[in-house]
Amino acid sequence: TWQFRDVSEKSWRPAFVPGCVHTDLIAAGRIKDPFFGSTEHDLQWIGERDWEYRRFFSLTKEALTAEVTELIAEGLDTVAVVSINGQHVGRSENMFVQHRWSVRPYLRAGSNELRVIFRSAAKFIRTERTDFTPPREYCDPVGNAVRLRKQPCQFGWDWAPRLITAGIWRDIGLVSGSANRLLHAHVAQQHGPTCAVTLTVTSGFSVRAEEVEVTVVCCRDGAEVGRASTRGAPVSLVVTHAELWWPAGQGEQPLYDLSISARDANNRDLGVLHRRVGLRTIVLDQHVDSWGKTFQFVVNGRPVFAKGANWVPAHSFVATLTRERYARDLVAARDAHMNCLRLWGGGIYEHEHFYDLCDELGLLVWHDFMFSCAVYPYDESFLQSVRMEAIDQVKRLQHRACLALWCGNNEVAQLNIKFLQENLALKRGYEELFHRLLPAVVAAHDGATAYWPSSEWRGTFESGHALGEKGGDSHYWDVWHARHPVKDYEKWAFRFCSEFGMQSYSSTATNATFCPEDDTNVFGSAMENHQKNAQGNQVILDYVFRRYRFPRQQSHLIYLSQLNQAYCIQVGVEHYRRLMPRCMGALYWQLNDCWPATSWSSIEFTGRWKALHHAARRFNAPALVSVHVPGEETTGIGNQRLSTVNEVHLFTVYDAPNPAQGLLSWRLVLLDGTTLRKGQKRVRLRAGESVRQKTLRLAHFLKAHGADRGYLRVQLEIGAAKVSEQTVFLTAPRFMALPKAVIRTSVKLESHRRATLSFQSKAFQHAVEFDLPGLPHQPEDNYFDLYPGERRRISVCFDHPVSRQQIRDALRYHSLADTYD
Ligand code: BMA
Repeated sequence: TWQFRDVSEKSWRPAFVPGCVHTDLIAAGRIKDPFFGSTEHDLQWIGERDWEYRRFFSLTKEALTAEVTELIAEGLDTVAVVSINGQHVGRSENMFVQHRWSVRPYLRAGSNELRVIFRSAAKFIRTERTDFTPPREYCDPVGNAVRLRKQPCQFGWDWAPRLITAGIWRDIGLVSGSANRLLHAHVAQQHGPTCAVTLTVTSGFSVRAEEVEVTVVCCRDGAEVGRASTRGAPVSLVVTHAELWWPAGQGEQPLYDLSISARDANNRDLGVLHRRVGLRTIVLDQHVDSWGKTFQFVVNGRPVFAKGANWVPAHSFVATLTRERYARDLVAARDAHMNCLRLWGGGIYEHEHFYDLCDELGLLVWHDFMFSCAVYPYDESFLQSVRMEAIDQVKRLQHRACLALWCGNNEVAQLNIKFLQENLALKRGYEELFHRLLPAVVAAHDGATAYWPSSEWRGTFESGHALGEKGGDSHYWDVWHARHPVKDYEKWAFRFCSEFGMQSYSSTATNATFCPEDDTNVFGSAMENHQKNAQGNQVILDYVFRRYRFPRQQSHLIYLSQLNQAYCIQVGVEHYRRLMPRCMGALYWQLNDCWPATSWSSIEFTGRWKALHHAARRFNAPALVSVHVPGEETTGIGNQRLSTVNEVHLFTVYDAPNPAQGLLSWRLVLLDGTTLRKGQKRVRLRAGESVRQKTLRLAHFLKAHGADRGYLRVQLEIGAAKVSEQTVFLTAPRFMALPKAVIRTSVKLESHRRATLSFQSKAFQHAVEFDLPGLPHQPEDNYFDLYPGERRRISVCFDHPVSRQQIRDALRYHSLADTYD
């Protein structure tokens, strides 16, 4: 029943609300798929136009008798003017603010018309707040997007297209009732020494709280576990035998439903609110220790190493996202043993689905406020708008089980230290926003969740990796942006690494969704348009060919880029995990994509897991065997290969809550299959411990055989289960004459939608990739090694019923050695 039009045009077309103008234009057949080829560039006019939305609705006479009627708009993107029956209702210049306008005087019995005009955001930032220009832009290719409170990455980012949209992106509706209504509820938890938790609910009303009776009922799985009523004051109730909520891997995620209802002195219903909470404490612990200051999340008194990634908006047009679509990527995060996501500050305050799922899956959320990279204005009206936005969002989210931290911004301090130091007014403005305004809002409207001014931040406007070894969080981009060797990850003992990343290409299947058939070359225009990091393709190639040989075809290059990405991030994450408890977090950049592209993501836009996501499931395993190979390979004069590798250290890293006994074993094997050396050790695995269990001196082996001729295989078993395993090379795989051999496969259908695939080879095969084109599926593992003569079974779930024959016909696979001549 909604309609939209370009304000300069006459005719109206059907629109969807919540939604945005791009998706409405697609539905109307007016524009092509914005993600296809370079179509993005042809659609820049959309952000330059003014757009209008309208809806007719009818009201009965009785509907107009309510004390108040309000128009509630949960999100308008962005420069909006709202009217009813031609009369001005309100305006908005901040897509993150929620509006409540009293509209009774504008309404009439019978037909009414609601209109929202969206002025061009692109024009706004050229013509408004022009007294502020950030000293430098980093990711906004045109500039000045910071002048408007609108999702920063819509203006383009180094992984996102520039698609400046407009529209009613969150729910909108009329609410009528008594003048005094229950509007919000703040939930505080007090954990006593026993297993009792006191919940205190403080309600907010549109007019007043006095004389109002608030009743809170607390249920667990539908059964009442607590109830209390109070007049005119916060309501407290005690949950005895509280079941605690834990991050994934640390325990369960029990959730309690609170129903909060209010009645006034005349027993009139003032409304009801529902809040779902998890009983837990989360502290950002920064106590002084021998290295400086810790930086760790302590949940229910237990320090938890944060394993995870950075989350970006999951679509360029976020209003289209469904719970299923969020679940796809968030379940994948949990399945890769992640327990923490950083909701990055260049996107949006997410939809309730996102937080619902994080609560259910046990994913801690490090929550940035939406400010990223460039410096922001700080005039009074800007600050006032930010204050309203922050209050709305903190009130909306403070009760969430998953909410671990509020963080002021992404990299604004780090990237602009020089400008902030040179320009006192700029620094004062920065401090006003991120050191006073936002923490004050968090303290007043949350009161429990910690605030951290920026990511990265080490408590001072100074830079340098050394500071990150002492305290705070660090972003490490020497690998990738500065093209340092991958092993440079191991140079720094950060307390918490909240960003580091390596790009890869998305699979051929994902690229086919946006590449014209005759323009699929990674250096062609379609692929380059889906590579938003200047020089990004060159950097991928640089890193790929440090490690792998020249491949036969482009699909192999794509595969190598994914193997390289997986390897790089594995080196980083395992380094940070081995450093535990000095380092207590490793969040790589980035989990997901907002369009099909070449980026740092581990999950492609289509949902396909890149090699990195499969690797993440292995390197984030609660019981990990990790190998540190000190030393490095370099080249000297005349391209002479030099190596300082002499030994390897075998570590166990363990962050499950209950201690266990494990069996660590290793085997040094030549590429022809001969085992040169093997051994094993019984190991104790205790929560929070990283232990160097064994050092293998390899000088003898290296002298006799050279680094190119063999590999080390390590594994960790707990009981009969192999919980962690990996192959370690002592040189770049491109120097190794990896054997080429036939891989035998078999398919066993377990049910209509599930099969077990078996892979076996006489010779060692590295990084076997398999695919089932045309049969949408999710494999339990991929990009795995095959050891001589050992059968590898992989379970695969299919989206649709399949037959054994279909699987056999579709199955494609190859190993690293198959990619070159
Ligand atoms: C970090 C992020 C993003 C960016 C990424 C890749 O700086 O915070 O701004 O997309 O690196 O360059």
